Amino acid sequence: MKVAMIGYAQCGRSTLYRAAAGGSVKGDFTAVPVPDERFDTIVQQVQPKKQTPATLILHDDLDSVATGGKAFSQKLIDQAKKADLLLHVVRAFENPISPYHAEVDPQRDCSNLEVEIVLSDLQIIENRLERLQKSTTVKTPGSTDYLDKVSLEKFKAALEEGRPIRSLDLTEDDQNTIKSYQFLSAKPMVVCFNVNESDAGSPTEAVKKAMAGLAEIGTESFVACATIEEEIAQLDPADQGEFLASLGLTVPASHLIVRAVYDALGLITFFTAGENDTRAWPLRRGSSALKAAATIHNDIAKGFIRAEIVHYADYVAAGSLDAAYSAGKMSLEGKEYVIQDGDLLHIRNKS
Ligand SMILES: Nc1nc2c(ncn2[C@@H]2O[C@H](COP(=O)(O)OP(=O)(O)OP(=O)(O)O)[C@@H](O)[C@H]2O)c(=O)[nH]1
Ligand SMILES: [Mg+2]
Repeated sequence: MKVAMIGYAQCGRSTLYRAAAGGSVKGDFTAVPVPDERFDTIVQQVQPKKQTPATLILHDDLDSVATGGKAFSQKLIDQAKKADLLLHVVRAFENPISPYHAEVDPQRDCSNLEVEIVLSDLQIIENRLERLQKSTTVKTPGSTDYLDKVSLEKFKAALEEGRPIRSLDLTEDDQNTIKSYQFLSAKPMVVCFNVNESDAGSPTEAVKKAMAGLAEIGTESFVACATIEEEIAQLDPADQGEFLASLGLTVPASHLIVRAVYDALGLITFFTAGENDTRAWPLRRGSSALKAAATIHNDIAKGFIRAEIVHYADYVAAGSLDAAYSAGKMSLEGKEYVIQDGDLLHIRNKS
């Protein structure tokens, strides 16, 4: 899953990015491991040669991208279009040199950024609708152009009222149209309020109000102080807990990011407990065994025969995968089986 970091100039994106990356970064993308005690339990029991936790891929445009008071440059729009989710970092710390809106106002930044996204989508739609007027098939019900036009007009009406596409009830045809244009306002968004060091454990009223506003429209948000998080990330893992607790915090920002993204995208985790490589994989809730197989490798999906499934609770109760199999806790499932959170999978396949 790809997460694009967005936000106004000097909001602390890159500081948070470095913190999430564990202190050092090599480029614009970094993998953030998903913390999971179940994975740790499996690794301890299987003792594989290699262990690979589930990860989220975080993107930050390390060149300063914000221009003319805008959060988005064309380059950032192009990157954000490729992401599954947008992580909006909102400055809620004092920064007198901030080139844009020196005064802290998280609610203003949230709504201004949404306006930018809405206008960017609107422009794409207006251009496309204009070109569709010349299409010879646009009046033929069922044609791609016809279906496109129906969806685009629906989106346009909402965007003109300032409502993002993600807030609409979407048909399957709408979803297909979104897939081909990658509208930013259709992407799920998570907001991180980046606060002063002194507010890390207890956010200000302005931040609380902005969070409540977002909760009302179903947008996940959380609070972090990126500069503190960067310091924490550089500590020895054994010392991190104590430092967090001294600030009134429980988990580092990387966990908060992962948690919010998992919730917003409706993700679950499944496991493959191989002796060579034991892995955890993120997957959308409701996905089939075939989709899980494709997540592992396309060839495995192509050669799919059956999925051997052990639920995590049965695995833990049995103490090992072998014991779970012996106790009859493995079920053989077909392509349509809906993967449960924590399932241990082995795909029987022809490849
Ligand atoms: N006090 C405080 N300062 C912060 C915090 N986060 C970032 N800063 C400072 O804000 C400035 C900008 O931080 P960056 O992480 O570079 O912000 P950015 O959004 O990546 O900036 P651009 O990419 O240049 O737009 C730096 O001087 C940071 O040290 C924070 O949580 N608290
Ligand atoms: Mg930056």
